[in-house]
Amino acid sequence: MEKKWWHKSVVYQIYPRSFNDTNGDGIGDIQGIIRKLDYLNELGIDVIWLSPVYKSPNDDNGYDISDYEDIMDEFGTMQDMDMLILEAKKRGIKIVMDLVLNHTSDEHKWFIESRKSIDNSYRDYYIWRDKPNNIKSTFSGSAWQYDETTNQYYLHIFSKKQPDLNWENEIVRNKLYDMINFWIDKGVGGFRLDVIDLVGKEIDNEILGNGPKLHDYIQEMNVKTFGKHDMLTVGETWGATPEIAKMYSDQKRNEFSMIFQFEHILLDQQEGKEKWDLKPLELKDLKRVLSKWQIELTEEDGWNSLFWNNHDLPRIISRWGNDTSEELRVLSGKMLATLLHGMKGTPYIYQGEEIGMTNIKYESLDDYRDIELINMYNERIKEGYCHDDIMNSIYSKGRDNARTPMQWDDSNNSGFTTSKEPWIKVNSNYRTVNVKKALDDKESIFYHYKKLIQVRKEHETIIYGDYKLILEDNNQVFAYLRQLNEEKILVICNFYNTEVEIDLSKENLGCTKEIMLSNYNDTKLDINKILLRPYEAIMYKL
Ligand code: TEU
Ligand code: CA
Repeated sequence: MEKKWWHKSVVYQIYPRSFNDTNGDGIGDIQGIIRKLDYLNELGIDVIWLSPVYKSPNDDNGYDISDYEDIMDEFGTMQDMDMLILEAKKRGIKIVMDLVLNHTSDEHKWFIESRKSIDNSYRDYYIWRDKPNNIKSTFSGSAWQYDETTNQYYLHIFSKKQPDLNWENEIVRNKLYDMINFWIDKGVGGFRLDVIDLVGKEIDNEILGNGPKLHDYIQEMNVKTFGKHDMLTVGETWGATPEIAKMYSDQKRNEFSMIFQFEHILLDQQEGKEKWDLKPLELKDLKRVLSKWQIELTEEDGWNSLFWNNHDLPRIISRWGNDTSEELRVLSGKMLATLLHGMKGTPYIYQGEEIGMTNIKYESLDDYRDIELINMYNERIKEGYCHDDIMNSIYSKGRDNARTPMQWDDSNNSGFTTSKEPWIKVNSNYRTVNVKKALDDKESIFYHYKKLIQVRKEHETIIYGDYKLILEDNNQVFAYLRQLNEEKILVICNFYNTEVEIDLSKENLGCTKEIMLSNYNDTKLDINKILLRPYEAIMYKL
Protein backbone atom coordinates (compact mmCIF):
# COMPACT_ATOMS: atom_id res chain seq x y z
CA MET A 1 0.00 0.00 0.00
CA GLU A 2 1.41 3.39 -0.98
CA LYS A 3 1.20 6.09 1.73
CA LYS A 4 -0.84 9.09 0.53
CA TRP A 5 -0.97 12.70 1.79
CA TRP A 6 -4.67 12.42 2.56
CA HIS A 7 -4.00 9.58 5.03
CA LYS A 8 -2.69 12.26 7.42
CA SER A 9 -5.12 15.04 6.46
CA VAL A 10 -8.08 16.46 8.35
CA VAL A 11 -10.86 17.90 6.17
CA TYR A 12 -13.19 20.78 7.11
CA GLN A 13 -16.52 20.97 5.27
CA ILE A 14 -17.95 24.39 4.46
CA TYR A 15 -21.60 24.91 3.46
CA PRO A 16 -20.99 28.35 1.89
CA ARG A 17 -24.57 29.62 2.19
CA SER A 18 -24.34 29.45 5.99
CA PHE A 19 -20.65 30.15 6.63
CA ASN A 20 -19.94 33.90 6.50
CA ASP A 21 -21.72 36.80 4.71
CA THR A 22 -19.56 39.80 3.78
CA ASN A 23 -21.93 41.87 1.60
CA GLY A 24 -24.92 42.04 3.95
CA ASP A 25 -27.39 40.09 1.81
CA GLY A 26 -27.92 37.46 4.54
CA ILE A 27 -26.25 34.75 2.45
CA GLY A 28 -22.73 33.41 3.02
CA ASP A 29 -20.22 34.04 0.23
CA ILE A 30 -16.74 33.13 -1.02
CA GLN A 31 -15.18 36.36 0.27
CA GLY A 32 -16.57 35.31 3.66
CA ILE A 33 -14.64 32.05 3.46
CA ILE A 34 -11.42 33.85 2.49
CA ARG A 35 -11.76 36.05 5.59
CA LYS A 36 -11.92 32.95 7.82
CA LEU A 37 -8.94 31.02 6.37
CA ASP A 38 -6.70 32.10 9.28
CA TYR A 39 -9.31 30.74 11.72
CA LEU A 40 -9.25 27.38 9.90
CA ASN A 41 -5.45 27.49 9.89
CA GLU A 42 -5.54 27.99 13.67
CA LEU A 43 -7.71 24.86 13.96
CA GLY A 44 -5.05 23.01 11.95
CA ILE A 45 -7.09 21.53 9.08
CA ASP A 46 -5.40 20.76 5.74
CA VAL A 47 -8.30 20.53 3.30
CA ILE A 48 -11.60 22.37 2.78
CA TRP A 49 -14.47 20.40 1.19
CA LEU A 50 -16.54 23.16 -0.36
CA SER A 51 -20.23 22.37 -0.91
CA PRO A 52 -21.34 23.53 -4.39
CA VAL A 53 -20.67 27.17 -5.33
CA TYR A 54 -21.62 26.83 -9.03
CA LYS A 55 -24.45 28.74 -10.72
CA SER A 56 -27.72 27.37 -9.37
CA PRO A 57 -31.37 28.41 -8.84
CA ASN A 58 -30.98 26.96 -5.31
CA ASP A 59 -33.93 24.59 -5.40
CA ASP A 60 -31.64 22.26 -3.42
CA ASN A 61 -29.18 24.94 -2.25
CA GLY A 62 -26.61 24.49 -5.00
CA TYR A 63 -26.96 20.75 -5.53
CA ASP A 64 -28.98 21.75 -8.61
CA ILE A 65 -26.33 23.13 -10.95
CA SER A 66 -27.19 25.28 -13.97
CA ASP A 67 -23.56 26.02 -14.99
CA TYR A 68 -20.66 23.91 -13.67
CA GLU A 69 -18.07 26.45 -14.85
CA ASP A 70 -19.45 29.61 -13.32
CA ILE A 71 -20.08 30.81 -9.77
CA MET A 72 -23.52 31.28 -8.14
CA ASP A 73 -24.37 35.01 -8.11
CA GLU A 74 -25.08 35.03 -4.35
CA PHE A 75 -21.63 33.53 -3.62
CA GLY A 76 -19.59 35.97 -5.74
CA THR A 77 -17.48 35.66 -8.89
CA MET A 78 -14.96 33.30 -10.49
CA GLN A 79 -12.30 35.83 -9.46
CA ASP A 80 -13.39 35.28 -5.82
CA MET A 81 -13.06 31.53 -6.39
CA ASP A 82 -9.58 31.92 -7.91
CA MET A 83 -8.62 34.06 -4.89
CA LEU A 84 -9.93 31.44 -2.45
CA ILE A 85 -7.87 28.68 -4.12
CA LEU A 86 -4.78 30.91 -4.02
CA GLU A 87 -5.24 32.20 -0.45
CA ALA A 88 -5.92 28.67 0.82
CA LYS A 89 -2.81 27.38 -0.95
CA LYS A 90 -0.72 30.10 0.76
CA ARG A 91 -1.83 28.54 4.06
CA GLY A 92 -1.16 24.96 2.93
CA ILE A 93 -4.90 24.28 2.61
CA LYS A 94 -6.29 22.44 -0.45
CA ILE A 95 -9.78 23.06 -1.83
CA VAL A 96 -11.89 19.95 -2.61
CA MET A 97 -14.81 20.84 -4.90
CA ASP A 98 -18.22 19.17 -4.58
CA LEU A 99 -19.12 17.53 -7.92
CA VAL A 100 -22.81 16.83 -8.56
CA LEU A 101 -22.67 14.55 -11.62
CA ASN A 102 -25.84 12.50 -11.17
CA HIS A 103 -28.13 15.37 -12.16
CA THR A 104 -28.16 19.03 -13.17
CA SER A 105 -30.63 21.82 -12.57
CA ASP A 106 -33.59 21.96 -14.98
CA GLU A 107 -32.22 25.43 -15.78
CA HIS A 108 -28.98 23.99 -17.16
CA LYS A 109 -28.70 24.73 -20.91
CA TRP A 110 -28.45 21.00 -21.64
CA PHE A 111 -31.90 20.35 -20.09
CA ILE A 112 -33.45 23.48 -21.60
CA GLU A 113 -32.46 22.03 -25.00
CA SER A 114 -33.29 18.42 -24.10
CA ARG A 115 -36.91 19.19 -23.16
CA LYS A 116 -37.56 21.20 -26.39
CA SER A 117 -38.22 18.20 -28.64
CA ILE A 118 -37.99 14.41 -28.85
CA ASP A 119 -35.40 14.59 -31.64
CA ASN A 120 -33.33 17.35 -30.03
CA SER A 121 -29.56 16.60 -30.06
CA TYR A 122 -29.55 17.02 -26.26
CA ARG A 123 -32.58 14.72 -25.70
CA ASP A 124 -30.44 11.75 -24.69
CA TYR A 125 -28.48 13.76 -22.10
CA TYR A 126 -31.33 12.96 -19.71
CA ILE A 127 -33.64 10.04 -18.99
CA TRP A 128 -37.02 10.34 -20.77
CA ARG A 129 -39.76 7.67 -20.90
CA ASP A 130 -43.31 7.47 -22.26
CA LYS A 131 -44.59 6.37 -18.88
CA PRO A 132 -43.30 6.34 -15.31
CA ASN A 133 -42.34 3.23 -13.31
CA ASN A 134 -42.48 2.89 -9.52
CA ILE A 135 -39.23 4.67 -8.68
CA LYS A 136 -39.75 7.16 -5.83
CA SER A 137 -37.94 10.48 -5.38
CA THR A 138 -35.73 10.92 -2.29
CA PHE A 139 -37.58 14.21 -1.90
CA SER A 140 -41.03 12.52 -1.77
CA GLY A 141 -43.45 11.52 -4.51
CA SER A 142 -42.70 9.91 -7.85
CA ALA A 143 -39.22 10.25 -9.40
CA TRP A 144 -40.91 10.98 -12.76
CA GLN A 145 -42.13 14.42 -13.88
CA TYR A 146 -44.51 14.76 -16.82
CA ASP A 147 -43.38 17.29 -19.45
CA GLU A 148 -46.25 18.20 -21.73
CA THR A 149 -44.13 19.83 -24.47
CA THR A 150 -43.06 16.36 -25.65
CA ASN A 151 -45.66 14.29 -23.75
CA GLN A 152 -42.98 12.27 -21.92
CA TYR A 153 -41.71 11.94 -18.35
CA TYR A 154 -38.17 12.72 -17.16
CA LEU A 155 -36.42 11.08 -14.21
CA HIS A 156 -35.48 13.06 -11.10
CA ILE A 157 -34.28 11.03 -8.12
CA PHE A 158 -34.20 14.29 -6.18
CA SER A 159 -36.31 17.40 -6.79
CA LYS A 160 -38.34 18.03 -9.96
CA LYS A 161 -35.75 20.71 -10.74
CA GLN A 162 -32.91 18.14 -10.61
CA PRO A 163 -33.28 15.96 -13.75
CA ASP A 164 -30.97 12.92 -13.76
CA LEU A 165 -28.23 12.86 -16.37
CA ASN A 166 -27.99 9.85 -18.67
CA TRP A 167 -24.54 8.38 -17.95
CA GLU A 168 -25.06 5.75 -20.65
CA ASN A 169 -24.53 8.63 -23.09
CA GLU A 170 -20.78 8.86 -23.70
CA ILE A 171 -21.10 12.49 -24.84
CA VAL A 172 -22.50 13.41 -21.40
CA ARG A 173 -19.67 11.58 -19.62
CA ASN A 174 -16.99 13.27 -21.71
CA LYS A 175 -18.52 16.72 -21.22
CA LEU A 176 -18.49 16.10 -17.45
CA TYR A 177 -14.85 14.98 -17.62
CA ASP A 178 -13.97 18.18 -19.54
CA MET A 179 -15.58 20.16 -16.71
CA ILE A 180 -13.62 18.26 -14.06
CA ASN A 181 -10.38 19.04 -15.94
CA PHE A 182 -11.43 22.72 -16.03
CA TRP A 183 -11.42 22.69 -12.21
CA ILE A 184 -8.20 20.65 -12.03
CA ASP A 185 -6.54 23.30 -14.20
CA LYS A 186 -7.69 25.89 -11.65
CA GLY A 187 -5.57 24.22 -9.00
CA VAL A 188 -8.14 22.51 -6.77
CA GLY A 189 -6.90 19.69 -4.53
CA GLY A 190 -9.62 17.14 -5.18
CA PHE A 191 -13.32 16.35 -5.38
CA ARG A 192 -16.27 15.07 -3.35
CA LEU A 193 -18.57 13.10 -5.65
CA ASP A 194 -22.24 13.63 -4.80
CA VAL A 195 -24.37 10.41 -4.81
CA ILE A 196 -21.85 8.89 -7.20
CA ASP A 197 -23.22 5.36 -6.61
CA LEU A 198 -26.35 6.39 -8.54
CA VAL A 199 -24.68 7.19 -11.88
CA GLY A 200 -24.69 3.50 -12.87
CA LYS A 201 -28.50 3.32 -12.54
CA GLU A 202 -30.50 1.08 -14.86
CA ILE A 203 -33.86 2.68 -14.47
CA ASP A 204 -35.91 0.23 -16.55
CA ASN A 205 -34.75 -2.58 -14.25
CA GLU A 206 -35.37 -0.26 -11.27
CA ILE A 207 -31.66 -0.45 -10.33
CA LEU A 208 -30.49 2.81 -8.67
CA GLY A 209 -27.27 2.39 -6.61
CA ASN A 210 -24.31 0.18 -7.58
CA GLY A 211 -25.46 -0.46 -11.14
CA PRO A 212 -23.51 -2.93 -13.32
CA LYS A 213 -21.58 -0.23 -15.21
CA LEU A 214 -20.88 2.00 -12.19
CA HIS A 215 -17.22 1.06 -11.68
CA ASP A 216 -16.49 1.14 -15.42
CA TYR A 217 -17.70 4.74 -15.45
CA ILE A 218 -15.70 5.67 -12.34
CA GLN A 219 -12.49 4.13 -13.70
CA GLU A 220 -13.04 5.89 -17.02
CA MET A 221 -13.54 9.20 -15.15
CA ASN A 222 -10.41 8.57 -13.03
CA VAL A 223 -8.21 7.91 -16.07
CA LYS A 224 -9.53 10.93 -17.97
CA THR A 225 -9.38 13.43 -15.08
CA PHE A 226 -8.12 13.31 -11.47
CA GLY A 227 -6.33 9.95 -11.82
CA LYS A 228 -3.43 11.77 -13.44
CA HIS A 229 -2.99 13.95 -10.35
CA ASP A 230 -2.28 13.34 -6.65
CA MET A 231 -5.75 14.38 -5.51
CA LEU A 232 -8.12 13.56 -2.64
CA THR A 233 -11.33 12.14 -4.10
CA VAL A 234 -14.22 10.98 -1.89
CA GLY A 235 -17.41 9.39 -3.17
CA GLU A 236 -20.77 9.72 -1.38
CA THR A 237 -22.11 6.16 -1.44
CA TRP A 238 -25.11 5.58 0.83
CA GLY A 239 -25.43 1.84 0.38
CA ALA A 240 -21.76 0.85 0.78
CA THR A 241 -20.52 -2.12 2.79
CA PRO A 242 -16.77 -2.66 3.47
CA GLU A 243 -16.63 -5.04 0.49
CA ILE A 244 -18.21 -2.43 -1.79
CA ALA A 245 -15.95 0.24 -0.27
CA LYS A 246 -12.88 -1.72 -1.38
CA MET A 247 -14.13 -1.53 -4.96
CA TYR A 248 -14.11 2.27 -4.71
CA SER A 249 -11.00 2.88 -2.61
CA ASP A 250 -8.50 0.09 -3.28
CA GLN A 251 -5.66 2.08 -4.86
CA LYS A 252 -5.02 -0.72 -7.37
CA ARG A 253 -8.49 -0.12 -8.85
CA ASN A 254 -7.88 3.55 -9.76
CA GLU A 255 -11.23 4.88 -8.61
CA PHE A 256 -11.36 7.13 -5.49
CA SER A 257 -9.17 7.83 -2.44
CA MET A 258 -12.04 6.91 -0.12
CA ILE A 259 -15.83 6.99 0.24
CA PHE A 260 -18.39 8.24 2.76
CA GLN A 261 -20.19 5.17 4.04
CA PHE A 262 -23.35 5.76 6.12
CA GLU A 263 -23.95 2.49 7.99
CA HIS A 264 -23.39 4.14 11.41
CA ILE A 265 -25.65 7.04 10.37
CA LEU A 266 -28.60 4.67 9.83
CA LEU A 267 -28.49 3.17 13.36
CA ASP A 268 -31.16 5.44 14.89
CA GLN A 269 -33.86 4.86 12.31
CA GLN A 270 -36.35 1.99 12.22
CA GLU A 271 -35.27 -0.98 10.04
CA GLY A 272 -36.44 -0.67 6.43
CA LYS A 273 -38.02 2.72 7.05
CA GLU A 274 -36.96 6.30 6.45
CA LYS A 275 -34.65 8.52 8.50
CA TRP A 276 -37.78 10.26 9.85
CA ASP A 277 -38.91 7.02 11.57
CA LEU A 278 -36.85 7.33 14.71
CA LYS A 279 -35.46 4.81 17.17
CA PRO A 280 -32.88 5.29 19.94
CA LEU A 281 -29.25 4.48 19.11
CA GLU A 282 -27.85 1.35 20.83
CA LEU A 283 -24.16 1.78 21.69
CA LYS A 284 -23.51 -1.90 20.97
CA ASP A 285 -24.62 -1.31 17.36
CA LEU A 286 -22.34 1.70 17.00
CA LYS A 287 -19.39 -0.28 18.45
CA ARG A 288 -20.11 -3.18 16.09
CA VAL A 289 -20.47 -1.05 12.94
CA LEU A 290 -17.55 1.34 13.46
CA SER A 291 -15.27 -1.52 14.55
CA LYS A 292 -16.29 -3.55 11.48
CA TRP A 293 -15.24 -0.68 9.21
CA GLN A 294 -11.97 -0.20 11.14
CA ILE A 295 -11.08 -3.89 10.80
CA GLU A 296 -12.49 -4.83 7.38
CA LEU A 297 -11.32 -1.76 5.45
CA THR A 298 -7.59 -1.50 6.02
CA GLU A 299 -5.16 0.54 3.99
CA GLU A 300 -4.12 -2.62 2.14
CA ASP A 301 -7.35 -2.50 0.14
CA GLY A 302 -9.05 0.79 0.81
CA TRP A 303 -9.32 3.78 3.13
CA ASN A 304 -11.93 5.04 5.61
CA SER A 305 -13.44 8.47 5.99
CA LEU A 306 -14.48 9.38 9.55
CA PHE A 307 -17.44 11.72 10.16
CA TRP A 308 -20.39 12.44 12.44
CA ASN A 309 -21.70 15.50 10.63
CA ASN A 310 -22.25 17.03 7.22
CA HIS A 311 -24.72 19.48 5.62
CA ASP A 312 -27.38 16.73 5.43
CA LEU A 313 -27.11 15.40 8.99
CA PRO A 314 -28.33 16.62 12.39
CA ARG A 315 -25.70 17.99 14.77
CA ILE A 316 -24.03 15.06 16.54
CA ILE A 317 -24.11 16.61 20.05
CA SER A 318 -27.92 16.89 19.84
CA ARG A 319 -28.20 13.51 18.12
CA TRP A 320 -25.95 11.21 20.21
CA GLY A 321 -24.38 13.56 22.79
CA ASN A 322 -26.16 15.92 25.19
CA ASP A 323 -27.20 19.52 24.53
CA THR A 324 -29.32 19.94 27.69
CA SER A 325 -26.68 22.00 29.53
CA GLU A 326 -23.48 23.89 28.70
CA GLU A 327 -21.38 21.48 30.78
CA LEU A 328 -22.85 18.35 29.14
CA ARG A 329 -22.70 19.92 25.67
CA VAL A 330 -18.96 20.50 26.08
CA LEU A 331 -18.23 17.15 27.77
CA SER A 332 -20.19 15.10 25.23
CA GLY A 333 -18.88 17.14 22.29
CA LYS A 334 -15.30 16.40 23.33
CA MET A 335 -16.14 12.72 23.93
CA LEU A 336 -17.62 12.29 20.45
CA ALA A 337 -14.63 14.07 18.90
CA THR A 338 -12.15 11.87 20.77
CA LEU A 339 -14.03 8.68 19.89
CA LEU A 340 -13.94 9.44 16.15
CA HIS A 341 -10.52 11.11 15.77
CA GLY A 342 -8.66 8.24 17.48
CA MET A 343 -9.71 5.92 14.66
CA LYS A 344 -8.02 5.06 11.36
CA GLY A 345 -9.15 7.09 8.36
CA THR A 346 -9.43 10.70 7.19
CA PRO A 347 -11.54 12.74 9.65
CA TYR A 348 -14.07 15.30 8.36
CA ILE A 349 -15.14 18.22 10.58
CA TYR A 350 -18.34 19.98 9.50
CA GLN A 351 -18.55 23.76 10.01
CA GLY A 352 -19.59 24.50 13.60
CA GLU A 353 -18.83 20.97 14.86
CA GLU A 354 -15.54 22.30 16.25
CA ILE A 355 -17.41 24.70 18.54
CA GLY A 356 -20.19 22.26 19.43
CA MET A 357 -23.08 23.80 17.50
CA THR A 358 -26.43 22.07 18.15
CA ASN A 359 -29.74 21.28 16.44
CA ILE A 360 -32.47 23.88 15.95
CA LYS A 361 -36.18 23.89 16.73
CA TYR A 362 -37.91 26.62 14.72
CA GLU A 363 -41.39 27.52 16.00
CA SER A 364 -42.95 27.45 12.58
CA LEU A 365 -42.51 25.22 9.53
CA ASP A 366 -42.22 28.53 7.61
CA ASP A 367 -38.80 29.05 9.20
CA TYR A 368 -37.47 25.89 7.54
CA ARG A 369 -35.83 26.06 4.11
CA ASP A 370 -34.88 22.49 3.13
CA ILE A 371 -36.87 21.06 0.22
CA GLU A 372 -36.46 17.52 1.56
CA LEU A 373 -38.19 18.15 4.89
CA ILE A 374 -40.84 20.49 3.45
CA ASN A 375 -41.80 17.88 0.82
CA MET A 376 -41.79 15.16 3.50
CA TYR A 377 -44.05 17.28 5.76
CA ASN A 378 -46.59 17.82 2.98
CA GLU A 379 -46.51 14.14 1.96
CA ARG A 380 -46.92 12.82 5.53
CA ILE A 381 -49.70 15.28 6.39
CA LYS A 382 -51.58 13.95 3.35
CA GLU A 383 -50.89 10.41 4.56
CA GLY A 384 -52.51 11.25 7.89
CA TYR A 385 -49.45 11.67 10.16
CA CYS A 386 -50.01 14.24 12.93
CA HIS A 387 -48.22 17.57 12.80
CA ASP A 388 -46.37 17.10 16.13
CA ASP A 389 -44.97 13.69 15.12
CA ILE A 390 -43.71 15.08 11.81
CA MET A 391 -42.19 18.11 13.54
CA ASN A 392 -40.46 15.79 16.02
CA SER A 393 -38.87 13.95 13.09
CA ILE A 394 -37.81 17.28 11.59
CA TYR A 395 -36.31 18.44 14.90
CA SER A 396 -34.31 15.17 15.08
CA LYS A 397 -33.26 14.60 11.47
CA GLY A 398 -34.04 17.66 9.33
CA ARG A 399 -31.10 18.83 7.23
CA ASP A 400 -31.63 22.46 8.32
CA ASN A 401 -30.18 21.41 11.71
CA ALA A 402 -26.81 21.56 9.93
CA ARG A 403 -27.60 24.68 7.89
CA THR A 404 -28.20 27.37 10.53
CA PRO A 405 -25.65 30.17 10.17
CA MET A 406 -22.16 29.61 11.56
CA GLN A 407 -21.97 31.22 15.00
CA TRP A 408 -18.96 33.60 15.00
CA ASP A 409 -19.66 35.83 18.04
CA ASP A 410 -22.43 37.15 20.31
CA SER A 411 -23.30 40.18 18.14
CA ASN A 412 -26.53 40.32 16.12
CA ASN A 413 -27.07 37.21 14.02
CA SER A 414 -23.91 35.76 15.61
CA GLY A 415 -21.64 37.83 13.37
CA PHE A 416 -22.73 35.74 10.36
CA THR A 417 -24.34 38.71 8.61
CA THR A 418 -25.11 42.39 9.07
CA SER A 419 -28.47 41.77 7.44
CA LYS A 420 -31.53 41.67 9.69
CA GLU A 421 -32.80 38.76 7.57
CA PRO A 422 -30.30 35.90 7.23
CA TRP A 423 -31.52 33.39 4.62
CA ILE A 424 -32.28 31.05 7.54
CA LYS A 425 -32.62 32.01 11.22
CA VAL A 426 -29.62 31.80 13.54
CA ASN A 427 -29.80 29.33 16.45
CA SER A 428 -30.85 31.30 19.54
CA ASN A 429 -27.98 29.78 21.58
CA TYR A 430 -25.42 31.81 19.62
CA ARG A 431 -24.65 34.04 22.60
CA THR A 432 -23.10 31.06 24.43
CA VAL A 433 -22.07 28.90 21.46
CA ASN A 434 -19.80 30.93 19.18
CA VAL A 435 -16.26 31.02 17.80
CA LYS A 436 -15.16 34.11 19.71
CA LYS A 437 -16.13 32.57 23.07
CA ALA A 438 -14.51 29.26 22.09
CA LEU A 439 -11.23 30.92 21.13
CA ASP A 440 -11.19 32.78 24.47
CA ASP A 441 -11.72 29.54 26.45
CA LYS A 442 -8.79 27.10 26.56
CA GLU A 443 -11.22 24.41 27.79
CA SER A 444 -13.51 24.81 24.76
CA ILE A 445 -14.40 22.09 22.25
CA PHE A 446 -12.41 24.08 19.67
CA TYR A 447 -9.10 23.49 21.45
CA HIS A 448 -10.00 19.83 21.94
CA TYR A 449 -10.40 19.42 18.17
CA LYS A 450 -7.19 21.39 17.64
CA LYS A 451 -5.36 19.03 19.99
CA LEU A 452 -6.85 15.93 18.33
CA ILE A 453 -5.65 17.20 14.94
CA GLN A 454 -2.17 17.86 16.39
CA VAL A 455 -2.01 14.43 18.07
CA ARG A 456 -2.99 12.75 14.80
CA LYS A 457 -0.17 14.46 12.95
CA GLU A 458 2.35 13.52 15.64
CA HIS A 459 1.42 9.80 15.87
CA GLU A 460 1.67 7.38 12.96
CA THR A 461 -0.09 4.94 15.33
CA ILE A 462 -3.30 6.92 14.84
CA ILE A 463 -2.80 7.12 11.08
CA TYR A 464 -1.76 3.52 10.39
CA GLY A 465 -1.96 1.55 13.66
CA ASP A 466 -4.03 -1.62 14.04
CA TYR A 467 -7.45 -1.30 15.72
CA LYS A 468 -8.80 -3.57 18.45
CA LEU A 469 -12.09 -3.08 20.24
CA ILE A 470 -11.90 -3.76 23.99
CA LEU A 471 -14.65 -4.10 26.63
CA GLU A 472 -16.74 -5.37 23.72
CA ASP A 473 -19.72 -6.33 25.90
CA ASN A 474 -19.84 -3.12 27.88
CA ASN A 475 -22.96 -1.19 26.78
CA GLN A 476 -21.87 2.15 28.20
CA VAL A 477 -18.20 2.41 27.28
CA PHE A 478 -16.67 2.49 23.79
CA ALA A 479 -12.96 1.65 24.18
CA TYR A 480 -10.38 0.60 21.63
CA LEU A 481 -6.66 0.08 21.26
CA ARG A 482 -4.50 1.34 18.41
CA GLN A 483 -1.05 -0.22 17.94
CA LEU A 484 1.81 0.35 15.53
CA ASN A 485 5.04 -1.52 16.31
CA GLU A 486 5.79 -0.76 19.99
CA GLU A 487 3.52 2.24 20.36
CA LYS A 488 0.03 1.64 21.82
CA ILE A 489 -2.70 4.25 22.18
CA LEU A 490 -5.81 3.49 24.24
CA VAL A 491 -9.05 5.44 23.72
CA ILE A 492 -11.74 5.09 26.40
CA CYS A 493 -15.10 6.88 26.10
CA ASN A 494 -18.00 6.84 28.51
CA PHE A 495 -20.81 7.33 25.99
CA TYR A 496 -23.44 8.38 28.55
CA ASN A 497 -24.25 10.86 31.28
CA THR A 498 -23.80 8.41 34.16
CA GLU A 499 -20.70 7.25 36.05
CA VAL A 500 -19.37 3.80 35.26
CA GLU A 501 -16.51 1.77 36.72
CA ILE A 502 -14.40 -0.31 34.36
CA ASP A 503 -11.73 -2.88 35.07
CA LEU A 504 -9.03 -3.21 32.43
CA SER A 505 -6.74 -5.43 34.48
CA LYS A 506 -7.68 -8.49 32.42
CA GLU A 507 -6.91 -6.77 29.11
CA ASN A 508 -3.10 -7.09 29.59
CA LEU A 509 -2.59 -3.58 28.28
CA GLY A 510 0.57 -2.83 30.20
CA CYS A 511 1.00 0.41 32.07
CA THR A 512 0.01 3.89 30.92
CA LYS A 513 2.84 6.28 30.16
CA GLU A 514 0.88 9.43 29.44
CA ILE A 515 -2.57 10.96 29.24
CA MET A 516 -2.48 12.40 25.71
CA LEU A 517 -5.78 14.21 26.21
CA SER A 518 -8.93 14.04 28.28
CA ASN A 519 -12.13 16.06 28.70
CA TYR A 520 -11.55 16.15 32.47
CA ASN A 521 -8.45 17.81 33.90
CA ASP A 522 -8.02 15.34 36.80
CA THR A 523 -8.12 12.02 34.92
CA LYS A 524 -6.06 9.29 36.62
CA LEU A 525 -3.07 7.58 35.03
CA ASP A 526 -3.84 4.16 36.55
CA ILE A 527 -6.15 2.24 34.17
CA ASN A 528 -6.77 -0.95 36.10
CA LYS A 529 -9.85 0.27 37.91
CA ILE A 530 -11.27 3.51 36.54
CA LEU A 531 -14.43 5.28 37.64
CA LEU A 532 -15.41 7.10 34.45
CA ARG A 533 -17.41 10.29 34.98
CA PRO A 534 -20.23 11.37 32.62
CA TYR A 535 -18.97 11.41 29.00
CA GLU A 536 -15.37 11.04 30.22
CA ALA A 537 -13.14 10.50 27.18
CA ILE A 538 -9.47 9.74 27.53
CA MET A 539 -6.64 9.04 25.12
CA TYR A 540 -3.73 7.24 26.85
CA LYS A 541 -0.31 6.39 25.48
CA LEU A 542 0.67 2.94 26.85
O1 TEU B 1 -27.27 13.74 -0.65
C1 TEU B 1 -27.79 12.51 -1.02
C2 TEU B 1 -28.95 12.14 -0.16
O2 TEU B 1 -29.65 11.23 -0.46
C3 TEU B 1 -29.19 12.84 1.13
O3 TEU B 1 -29.04 14.20 0.99
C4 TEU B 1 -30.60 12.60 1.59
O4 TEU B 1 -31.26 13.84 1.60
C5 TEU B 1 -30.62 12.01 2.96
O5 TEU B 1 -31.90 12.07 3.46
C6 TEU B 1 -29.69 12.77 3.90
O6 TEU B 1 -30.06 12.54 5.23
C7 TEU B 1 -26.55 14.46 -1.66
C8 TEU B 1 -26.22 15.82 -1.08
O7 TEU B 1 -25.36 15.66 0.04
C9 TEU B 1 -27.52 16.49 -0.71
O8 TEU B 1 -27.30 17.74 -0.04
C10 TEU B 1 -28.32 16.71 -1.97
O9 TEU B 1 -29.60 17.22 -1.61
C11 TEU B 1 -28.51 15.40 -2.75
O10 TEU B 1 -27.34 14.60 -2.83
C12 TEU B 1 -28.90 15.70 -4.19
O11 TEU B 1 -27.80 16.30 -4.83
CA1 CA C 1 -23.39 37.47 1.06
